[in-house]
Amino acid sequence: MRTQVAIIGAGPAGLLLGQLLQNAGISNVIVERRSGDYVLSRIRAGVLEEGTTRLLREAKVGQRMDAEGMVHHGVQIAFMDQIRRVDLERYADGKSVMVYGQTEVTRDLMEARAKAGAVSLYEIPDVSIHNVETDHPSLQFTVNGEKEILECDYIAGCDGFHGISRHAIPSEIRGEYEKVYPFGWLGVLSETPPVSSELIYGAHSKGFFLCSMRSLTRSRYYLEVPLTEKVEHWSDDRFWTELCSRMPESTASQLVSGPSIEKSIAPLRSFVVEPMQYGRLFLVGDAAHIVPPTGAKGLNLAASDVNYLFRILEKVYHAGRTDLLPRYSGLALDRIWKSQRFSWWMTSMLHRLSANPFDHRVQLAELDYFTGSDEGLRTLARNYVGLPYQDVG
Ligand code: RFL
Ligand code: PHB
Repeated sequence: MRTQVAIIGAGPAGLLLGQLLQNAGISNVIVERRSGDYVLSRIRAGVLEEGTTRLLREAKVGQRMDAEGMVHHGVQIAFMDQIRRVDLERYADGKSVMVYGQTEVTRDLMEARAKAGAVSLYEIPDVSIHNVETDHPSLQFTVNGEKEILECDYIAGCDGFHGISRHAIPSEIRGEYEKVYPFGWLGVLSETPPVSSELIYGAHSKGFFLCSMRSLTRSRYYLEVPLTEKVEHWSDDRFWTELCSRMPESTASQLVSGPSIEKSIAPLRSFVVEPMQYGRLFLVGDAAHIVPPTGAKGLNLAASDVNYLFRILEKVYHAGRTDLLPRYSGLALDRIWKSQRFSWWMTSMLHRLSANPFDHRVQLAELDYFTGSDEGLRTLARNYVGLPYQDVG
């Protein structure tokens, strides 16, 4: 088998890259370890930056998002029993964010790919990467008991944090930067109307909470919990009681609780691999970086990596600009480190990082400053809606 770009992983990064390449007449094959249904069952991100929504529209998968997604012009920050609004439009030059679930983005991309007749191979457990230092890279794997070799010009490693791609970069070249936090997020999805029309990020002495949503009838809530917590110990009742105890009273009294449809604990991590290119292999999305979800940046960073790699490959195939290939890693990492900083900062400002009362008072002063001054609100809003993309040249 031969294709121009071999893509490992059918998460949002792999599917979006595949769709943009397909529309530009550049052939690609996606090889995914899991089944399509499994990929669609993962409940993850909910907030899309404008750059991400623009790219989805460019990929011609924006119709349902524009019809069903909810544009949010502000977010709320709760602390000390009060709520302050960050007016995104006012403080981020008229920009806003779109609330539309990652599951829906993935479904739209999968449907568009099937319609375009592009090849996706699911349930392939043994992909290996070969010859990326040469002009003849390939993937090898087994399909229906037969060994298959997929020859290509370039490989996009879109296989997430637990994938194989980044390990194909020799350890003497690969730099890894990591920070692991001592807590996780316990998330609940429920068929109940959201408690607020805008997202609420909350700091409380018992820990962080987040009120988010997927639609006007479906809510997504999170609680900071110690890493030692087990999801089995959290009945729905215990979850709702704990959530209400962390919210300002006026909000808690509005909460509509109900049975959970999904409940899970996700650990929080900051992680970056450098460089993101080795020979003809390019790392994209969670394969190269993880952010704690407090800034809603993970999926959006995957989209901005896709943006850079797609623009470069388009110029390589349509204008012979192979000189641009070495620019990918630097362009992507510039935006990644800025988003890492924002995600780490939001996490530090809103979670219970220390039992020292001094640290707690500094946190409150920081929250007061960033939600109570024009310069603070501008910094928060501009980072939250997403920093601009650069030209690839
Ligand atoms: P994914 O989605 O992990 O997809 C990678 C795919 O690769 C497959 N794979 C392999 N395939 C073949 N061979 C192998 N050896 C393979 N190994 C792995 C996997 O099966 C999978 O299908 O990575 P991708 O595409 O880079 O997308 C990244 C996003 O999924 C992730 O960054 C976001 O979900 C993070 N995130 C959020 N991001 C946002 O932008 N906004 C948010 O509001 C937001 N909220 C969140 C989040 C992540 C969360 N969790 C669970 C970590 C909330 C949570 C709770
Ligand atoms: C979500 O809706 O799942 C969500 C929203 C905002 C975040 C993280 C997760 O920062």
